[in-house]
Amino acid sequence: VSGRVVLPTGLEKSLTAQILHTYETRLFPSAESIEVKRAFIEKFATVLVSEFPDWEVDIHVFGSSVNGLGSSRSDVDICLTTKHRMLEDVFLLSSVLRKYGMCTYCVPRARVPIVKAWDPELRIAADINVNNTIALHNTRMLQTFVAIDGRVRPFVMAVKHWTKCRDINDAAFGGTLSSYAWATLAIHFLQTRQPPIVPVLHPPAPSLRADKCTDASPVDLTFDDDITRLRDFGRDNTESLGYLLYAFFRTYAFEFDYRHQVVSLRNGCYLSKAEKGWDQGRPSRIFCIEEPFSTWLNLAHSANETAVEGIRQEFQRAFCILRDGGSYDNVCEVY
Ligand code: 3AT
Ligand code: MG
Repeated sequence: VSGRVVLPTGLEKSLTAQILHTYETRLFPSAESIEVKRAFIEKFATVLVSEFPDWEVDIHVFGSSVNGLGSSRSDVDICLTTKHRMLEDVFLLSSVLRKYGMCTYCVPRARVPIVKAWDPELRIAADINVNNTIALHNTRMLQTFVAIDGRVRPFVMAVKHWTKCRDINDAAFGGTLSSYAWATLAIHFLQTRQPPIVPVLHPPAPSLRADKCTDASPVDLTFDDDITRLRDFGRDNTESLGYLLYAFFRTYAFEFDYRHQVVSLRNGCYLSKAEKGWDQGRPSRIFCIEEPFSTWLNLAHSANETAVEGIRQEFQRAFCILRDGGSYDNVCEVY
């Protein structure tokens, strides 16, 4: 299927209004939620100073609390950096947090070991890792995309909201995709519009193959973050939020070739699974979204073939609801 997507009469305007209404009234983080996050970080800093008074430990907040894509209900993502590598033992950090009344759950064997914490007093969840700084860079990349065009933030948040309502936003426990994978997919879509709404930020680089790299492979962390120059890059594209969401659903419901294509935000295009070596020894229906920095990683690896089929059906469902006159709220009906 090619050519311009045609929306049913009146849909584009009303869908844009519905997305903006949800964004402003339910997704945009409330002042209270921002204050709770600030209070949690302050409390966490106090805990660290009391428990490790002689250790230098820096606290970096990353993820949606700072990338502009968080809602009131988003967790806080924290990266601690320290030369005291004992703290990389997530069980140590977990036992400290428990002393201060927090509930914790350790994920020690993940690629990035984390402690998941819940503070019953402030009623907030946090994911904490130690010395894994790569996410600080991809957070800054997402911040840059958000700053370039005013449609990025409401569009990606509308996509994230839909995925959370439909239970397809849980890489760790649900076997679907993480918020980061969804944000990458949504921004890549804006990058591939004609004319594009956001640019390619990364320098040209050979696309690294999974079979040639490990977590210890060097990563090029550079990208164009000159907001002053990049702001309003997308001004020649006048597509509305409603139009973009409708076209996004249609693309991943009917047009994207899950068997052969790889979504590449780093390159601003689709790559082939064959050129990345992702056609070998894996189920062919697996969804492939290249991590823009560690390009040998597939952000969608958490979803197996059944989950990918479920995700594709969710795209089809969303598209059909809108095509048949339903609303964004109908699309986001809780699963
Ligand atoms: P929520 O609003 O919390 O749902 P988020 O953007 O904070 O959205 P996550 O909490 O899932 O997303 O992840 C926090 C950050 O961790 C986002 C990204 O900077 C980083 N991150 C997540 N998954 C990966 C990954 N597979 N590779 C590299 N960085 C990742
Ligand atoms: Mg988060």
